[in-house]
Amino acid sequence: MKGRRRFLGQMAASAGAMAMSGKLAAASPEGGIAQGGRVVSTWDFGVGANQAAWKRLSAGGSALDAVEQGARWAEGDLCNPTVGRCGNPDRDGVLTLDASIMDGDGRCGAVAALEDIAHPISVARRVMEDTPHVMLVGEGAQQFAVAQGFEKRRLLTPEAEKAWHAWRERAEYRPQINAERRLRPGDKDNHDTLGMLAIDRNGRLAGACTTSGMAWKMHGRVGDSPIIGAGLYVDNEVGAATASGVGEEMIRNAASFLVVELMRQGRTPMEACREAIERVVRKRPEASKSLQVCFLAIDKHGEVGAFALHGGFVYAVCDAAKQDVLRASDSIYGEGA
Ligand code: SD4
Repeated sequence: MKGRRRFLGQMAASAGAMAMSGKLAAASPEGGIAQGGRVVSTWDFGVGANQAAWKRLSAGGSALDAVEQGARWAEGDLCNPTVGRCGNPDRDGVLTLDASIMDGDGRCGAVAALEDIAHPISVARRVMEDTPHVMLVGEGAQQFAVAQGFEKRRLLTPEAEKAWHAWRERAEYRPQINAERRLRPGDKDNHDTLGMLAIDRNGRLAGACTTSGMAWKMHGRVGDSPIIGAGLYVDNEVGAATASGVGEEMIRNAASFLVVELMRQGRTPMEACREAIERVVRKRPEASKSLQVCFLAIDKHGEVGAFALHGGFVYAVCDAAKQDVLRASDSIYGEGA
């Protein structure tokens, strides 16, 4: 992947560097988070997304505006086969996008299975702000987006279409299940989803999650990313969490909510992510050997932690001191398990 190549050179962490050890510096004289806050994102392309978000945060913008901007960068500026307009389609060749956004006061919005609209995260924000609902799906989500002034245009890129044709040639296409799992979904060569969490200078949290979902998924399949509590959860009283990997496991475990609730009970972000991963394994020990699940969390003080089921999960951290740090999370099974 283009973004991956671009950012691999910036990988600074060893496999053992599983969490940001330091908390943010003490509160600033204004009583906010020192030096303008912090933003963290899943995967190597999170570095670029963080920088887009940081422009807002460092200029005094809200965490909510920052995560929307960061997610838009991943959806648009970076041509990424796993997020936004350059995403790979489902097994019927249709590109469907999922996204959610949430702030620490519990305001949230989401879209699922959205077609032909380039910035699902901004549609999700409009759902949050301009409707009495939390989630719109499929045709209804598209109608709403168009009514809100979003441009409708065919998004599938020639590269994604080519990849889909290549997949069809080697895949065993069955009506109910897609048995093709040559690459472990969510692993380092087959990952999707920008999950982004930010804390602003006033200590307010927000998160965004955007994805084209798992490539070659069944048409109509919705993953965790647009489901509040599964792919994203934010609470100003505690912290925030997001997820990447096989969304079915996150949904089964209400996983991002679980991570936040574990932090509420006193776990550090890394401990909370680890415990949530252990829950996934306990529920489905056999399946856990071959699928990837990754969590990223930040607490209300700005401390960051992550944990994955398998090796290969990296996340990007950005604050006033470090603009492009990429860290590797620890995992239950190492790389290539
Ligand atoms: C999904 N969680 O649609 C997303 C995919 C993903 O790394 O994050 N893969 O299930």
